[in-house]
Formats: sequence, C-alpha cells, structure tokens
Amino acid sequence: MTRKAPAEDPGDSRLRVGPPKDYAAGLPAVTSALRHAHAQMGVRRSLLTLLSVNQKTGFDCPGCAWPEPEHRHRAEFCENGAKAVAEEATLRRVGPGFFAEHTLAELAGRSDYWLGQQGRLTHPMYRPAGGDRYRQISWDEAFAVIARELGALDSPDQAAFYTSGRASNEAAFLYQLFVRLLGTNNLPDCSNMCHESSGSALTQTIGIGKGSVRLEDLYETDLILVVGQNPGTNHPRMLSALETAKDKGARVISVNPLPEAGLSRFKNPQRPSGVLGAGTRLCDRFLQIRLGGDQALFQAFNRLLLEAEDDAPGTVLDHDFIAAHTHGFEEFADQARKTSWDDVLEATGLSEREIQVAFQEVLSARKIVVCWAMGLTQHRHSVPTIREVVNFLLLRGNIGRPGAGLCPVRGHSNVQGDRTMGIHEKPDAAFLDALGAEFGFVPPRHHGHDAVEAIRAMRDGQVRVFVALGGNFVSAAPDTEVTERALRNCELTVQISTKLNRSHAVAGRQALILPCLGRTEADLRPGGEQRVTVEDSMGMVHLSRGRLAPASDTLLSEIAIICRMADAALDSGGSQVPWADFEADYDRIRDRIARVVPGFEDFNARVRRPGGFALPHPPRDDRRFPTRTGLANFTVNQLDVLRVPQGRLLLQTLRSHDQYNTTIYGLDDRYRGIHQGRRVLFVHPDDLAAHGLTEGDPVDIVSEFSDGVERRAPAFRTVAYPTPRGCCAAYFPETNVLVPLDSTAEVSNTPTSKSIVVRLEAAH
Ligand SMILES: Nc1nc2c(c(=O)[nH]1)N[C@H]1C(S)=C(S)[C@@H](COP(=O)(O)OP(=O)(O)OC[C@H]3O[C@@H](n4cnc5c(=O)[nH]c(N)nc54)[C@H](O)[C@@H]3O)O[C@H]1N2
Ligand SMILES: Nc1nc2c(c(=O)[nH]1)N[C@H]1C(S)=C(S)[C@@H](COP(=O)(O)OP(=O)(O)OC[C@H]3O[C@@H](n4cnc5c(=O)[nH]c(N)nc54)[C@H](O)[C@@H]3O)O[C@H]1N2
Ligand SMILES: [Mo]
Repeated sequence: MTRKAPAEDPGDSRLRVGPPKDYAAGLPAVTSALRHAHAQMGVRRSLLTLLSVNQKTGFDCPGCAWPEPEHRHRAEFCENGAKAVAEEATLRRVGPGFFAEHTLAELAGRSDYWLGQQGRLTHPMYRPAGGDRYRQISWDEAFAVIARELGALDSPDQAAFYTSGRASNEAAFLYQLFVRLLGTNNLPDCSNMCHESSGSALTQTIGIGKGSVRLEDLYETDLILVVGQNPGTNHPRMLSALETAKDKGARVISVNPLPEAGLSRFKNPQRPSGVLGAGTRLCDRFLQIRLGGDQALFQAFNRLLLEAEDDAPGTVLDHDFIAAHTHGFEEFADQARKTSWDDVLEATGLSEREIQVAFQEVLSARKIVVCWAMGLTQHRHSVPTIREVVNFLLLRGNIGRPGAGLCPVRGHSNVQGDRTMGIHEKPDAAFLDALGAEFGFVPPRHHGHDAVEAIRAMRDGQVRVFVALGGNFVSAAPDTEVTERALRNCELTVQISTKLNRSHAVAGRQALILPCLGRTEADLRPGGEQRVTVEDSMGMVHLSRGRLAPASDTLLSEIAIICRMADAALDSGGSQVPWADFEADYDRIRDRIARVVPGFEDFNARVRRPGGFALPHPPRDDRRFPTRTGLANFTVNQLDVLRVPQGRLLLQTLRSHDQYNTTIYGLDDRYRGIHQGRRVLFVHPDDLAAHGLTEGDPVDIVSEFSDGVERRAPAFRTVAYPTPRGCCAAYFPETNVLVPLDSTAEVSNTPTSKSIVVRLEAAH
C-alpha cells in the first residue's frame, strides 16, 4: 500500500532545516500569529476577533481544552489559539462555484494543507451516485437524502455517527439523542484516537475518566511531571500556568523522547522579561525516554518508593490514605518489588543514575501533579501505563488533595464535554436510563462501534451510512488506504463541517456537505442570540458566544442541522422530542441536559455566572472513588518492553507547530528548526549512519506489522535530530498510512500512532 505524495507538497526543493529552538513563544510567536491572522482575515477583523478569544463574554477558543485562568489578561495571548481562530474566521470561501470547477478525484489528489487553505464552506452540497463532483442542494433536500438513506437500512446499526471534539455540549447532547432514538450506539469519536486510554485507565482505577486537578493545583504543587506532551505547541497557555507554578517554587520534569522547545524556556509575551529577556526556564530536568518506556519508568519509581519506605518506615507512603481509600495495595506492592532493573533500563533507554536522580526529586516533593497527553495514550500498553501513573500517585495520597493529582491534558476544546453529554459507543446504563426516562423511549443497550471498529464495519459493508459532526475522519484515522476504501464503500457519507478537508473528497457513493457556523460566529435564532457551552480539560463548564458575522447567510448552526436532520429522519419526529423548540432556544436544551446529566442541575442559571461552574469530581472533591470496589484501585500491570527487530526503528507520528490535527496552517515547525516542508523524518545521527544515510537523504518509510501488509509513505527527507536511538518521528497525517488498523492499544482500542515499527528504504 503506497500513498503518493500530493502534487503540490513542496518536497525537497524548498525545505530548509536549521537547529531546533530552545525556547517557546516570545516575539516570534506574536509575529507568526499576526502574520497568519492578517493573511486569513485582514487587519481590522484580526484585532476584533483576537480580542474576544477566551474572554468572559467572548467565545471559547477552538484551539485546545486548557482551562481559562481566573484573572485573564485582556486577550490571553496564544500563538496557536490565534492561528486556530484565524483559520475559522478566514475571509476565503469555498462556494458552489468552487465545486463546479473541481472534481472529487481532483480534490482527493490535493494535500490537507491545500484543501484547508481554500476557506470556509458556504452552501450545502450533494454528490449524487455516479456524479464526479458536488452540486448545490437546498437544506430540505439534503435532509430528505439523509432520511431516505437511513430509512433504507435494514438496521440502525448500519449507520455510524462520528463526533470531533469541537461540538458544543448542546449539539453533542442532541446528536446522541437523535442517534439513540434511531436505535444505535454507533457513536465513534475523536476521543477513540486520542485520550481513550486515559479514560479507560482512570475509570477502572479512580471511578471517573477525567483528570483530578484544577488549575490552582498546579500553582500549589511541589513537582509537575509533564509526560508525553508538547505544550509549547499544543497547549501554549499551559506554559503560563507552568511559569506561575515555577514562580511559586514548583519543580518541573519533562519525560519525552524529544527535547521540546516549549519545555525548555518560555518567553511569555505578556511579561517584559518574556519579550526582552531570556524568559523563564520551565523544565528543571529532562528524561529523554525511549518511545513506550513510560510504564517501565513509573514501575521503577514505584519500586523505589516502596524501598524508600522500607528504609525509613512511616516516612514515604501515605498509609492512612492507602488504608482508608484504596484497594489492592498488597498485591500491587508484591509485584512492584519484583520490577526488573534490566527491563526498566532497556525499555526506558535511561541510565539507572538518571532515574535515581529524578527519583530524589519525587521523594522530596510532598505534592505531585502528573500531566500527560498523546505520548502516553497512543501505544499498545497505554492503559497499563496510565494505571501505573495512578499507582504512583496513590502510594503517597497524591489524589484528592490540593496541589496534587492526575492531569490528562485534553486536545479538542470540547472533547471532554462531548463525552459527558453521552457521545460514547459504550454508554453507561445510568445515563441511558435517565435519557430514556426524560424523552420517553428505550435507548439501545448493545455497544456500538468505536472509530477503529467503524472503519472495519464500513470496509466490510456492514455500515452503509456515515455521518460526521465535525472533524476530518479520513485524514485523522489510521491506515489511510483502508480508511479511504471504507468511506468509499458507504452508500452515503455526510460531513457537517466548517472547512473543506479530505473527508469531503474521499466520500461515499452519495455524499453531502452540510456547512455550519463556527465558534467565532454569532448564532442568531428566532428566540434571540444563542450561546453554547463547553467543558474544559479540568471539568469547568462555561458559555461561549460567537461575535463575528457568519461566513455565509446559508449556514446553519450544528444544533439546527441536528434538529432538522432528526426531524426528517425519525418516524414522527422521534416520539416527544420538540426539535423545533430546541433549535429556537438553546436554553431548552440545557433544561433537558440538567435533568439527564448529573452535575448539570440548574444549568442555565449556573452557567451564566461569571466563569461558569465546576462539575463534580468525587475523587478530587472528597476522596470518594466510584469504582466497582468503592475504593481507588491499585493495579498490577505486566511490563511491556517494546522490542524492535534489527535494523528497524520505532516511529512516532506527531504534530508540527503549524498544524491543528489535520488542519495545516503552514509548512514550518519553527521550534524544531523545520521550514517549508512536512515530509521530514527525525532520526538520531547514529541511526542515520547505521543505515548508511546522511541528513537530507530521501527515504521511503515502510511500516512492518504482523499482518504482512506493506505500508509505505514515500519521499521523506531525513533530519538528524536529538531523539533516542532506535526512535524516530514524523508528522501526522502524512504518516497515517503507516499505522495499521489492527495495531491498537489494549482495552482502549486506540491506534498505536506513537509506536510503529518501520524500516527505511532509500528513495529514488
Ligand atoms: N496547535 C495545536 N494544538 C493542539 C493540537 C494541534 O494539532 N495543534 N491538537 C490538539 C489535540 S486533539 C490533542 S490530543 C493535543 C495533543 O497534544 P500532544 O500530545 O502534545 O501532541 P503530539 O504532537 O502528538 O505530541 C506528543 C508528545 O509526546 C511525546 N512522546 C511521543 N511518544 C512518547 C512516549 O512514548 N513517551 C513519552 N514520555 N513521550 C512521548 C512526543 O515527543 C511529543 O512531545 O493537542 C491539542 N492542541
Ligand atoms: N497518526 C496520528 N493520527 C492521529 C493522531 C496522532 O497523534 N497521530 N492524533 C489523533 C487525535 S489526538 C485526534 S483528536 C484526531 C483528530 O481528528 P478530528 O477531530 O477528526 O480532526 P481535525 O483535524 O481536528 O478536524 C478538522 C476539521 O474539523 C472541521 N471543523 C472545525 N471546526 C468545526 C466546528 O466548529 N464544527 C464543525 N462541525 N466542524 C468543524 C473542519 O472542517 C476541519 O477540516 O486525530 C487522531 N489521529
Ligand atoms: Mo486529540
């Protein structure tokens, strides 16, 4: 399986490689953000728009899920937030004329970058069976097509409904209601490819699949471990939080195969020292770990903690906490004491001394927060790894007290809220009971497809209709060739989107594009101006109000689209659901959410208070652990050492500084020294030499998996880079073709996008 490099990718000619940066933000960040903003939306609109990001009366930044601080700067500055906003608020348009000029086949040959740069979608478009391009269609006709094709299915389980994490709480709630009224739980979402491993591990061990800290905990802690996360690029506002934590005396350790610039030094553009001076050194210690080595590292820490307690009984572990609040300690401790140093050193690639020195920091910290993102969640043993992080914090009572806890840092700005609203292919019974009682129906109980299962089902003809509420499934999903075949095998694909992307080009026999309002845009309904709500990474719920004039008069809000789709597709509009009322006034949706979802009581009133409100989190709030044992569970996890055959490398697929998932803002990765190119492969200089390669050589990356299928990503340029030996890195989505569909994390079924065994072949 080979995927051609899209024609307009600059390839070799324009690529420039310089040394990686050792600081993040500063003036170059401001300049870069403004350059993007001006190019997309002009100077005046840029200013207006950027001033209302994350303000109490403005819109929630569509960039990431990092929470807002109590005291906001007038425009809390974030380069990548500004780019995300510019991308949505762009003045460029993709209208019916564009689609008349371009066939689907032509669009499918373009890169994600080119597609995204065309601008905002303005009209509903339809590609009829046999047609080579989209043509304009009315909204009513579009909903009639959906109703017809859903109605033609033998079973509702032949349809799948994807959600990307930008959908608001209200949109997500109505979407899952519609899908369950239809009779299926086929609700795959981007979380399946993202933090599902965190959710799986945390639900089992602490009883709730969400992190246990608030922003203030970071300011109060002694030690922050940032594991498998690149906040300088992906959560830039987290750097300000780390800076504040440092001001208050916290230590920061980064565990990462790459020395990411944002974690070295931060030049806060809102502080004079950040603009003129050297900035703040954020990271006190860097553990350059091998890909997938974190489980071993935390097992080593846990063994060392137990041994330190043996040496000085009563001084290290929190015995009271363990006795009162946890289950399974003895079994865990027996196993942890047997952790083999040989395995640990092999898996981590670290020296025993490095681990011991870092452990001294652990030992002297009374309060610890562990933050993590995709570096922990996208491996085969991600769930055991995160369970081991939980063990680590439980040992010293670091959950459910100020300044300590678990901090999975979410990606999409409302991915956590969407799950709270019931976007889940394996919903829990209590949620379904409440939903059924509120709306007078019997929700389906059987589990639905997650993202990987949905691809298999489409490939095999079992799912015939695919609807996506946002996102870019074709580019985000693993095994690009298989995913493309799967989508093309559908009778109908429906994309509810703001911007053109590959999922519009690689579509079912019939295809619909339903263009919607974005976060930044005013949503005017007969019931007045409407606002939506979102939940951030730390369980805070707040309002988001768009300000800009919509990209086109034809656009509908996501909520309106869902209501009309449901009304058209469900027999007699779906029992007693007043879709038209919901569409007219979102307060009515919130009233229903308040009755169905725990923690949302009095939703409309509470969310109007400044800053919104916090959702309950039993472990954090009062050390209650709603697990099966009623206690926090220690777990025993077999160590997985990722061994790579001779001459092969382990590849991680990650984000550049100029992209938002599959949306490519530009072709630079400033912090890593890459300019004007994305088809680059970061390799240790000794590995380059061992392969007989030098920097700049063209290579094909070929992935090797037990299914024997050869997956090839052609025409990459090698870059000598400080990554651990045996490990290499390249950008997604160009490398998704290499991620085998069947290579997924145990339990969570998340694609192993951060550990793919590859070989390099000199390209011709
Ligand atoms: N600007 C911008 N912001 C974003 C996004 C974006 O694309 N652009 N995406 C959003 C989304 S949906 C998400 S989920 C987040 C993603 O945020 P991140 O998780 O920070 O994103 P990645 O680029 O995948 O980076 C993974 C990091 O983990 C490290 N890593 C990889 N494998 C391992 C490992 O085995 N162990 C350890 N310890 N480290 C490892 C990599 O070197 C890298 O630093 O960001 C969100 N915010
Ligand atoms: N190899 C590899 N693959 C990965 C990852 C990886 O690290 N490596 N990361 C995974 C992760 S963490 C994630 S979260 C997924 C992301 O997967 P997705 O969420 O599916 O992808 P995005 O690129 O964020 O989606 C971008 C599209 O969303 C649409 N959009 C933007 N804003 C809105 C809006 O407000 N409403 C609507 N309806 N549409 C909107 C636009 O049309 C845009 O083109 O990718 C995963 N895939
Ligand atoms: Mo994500």
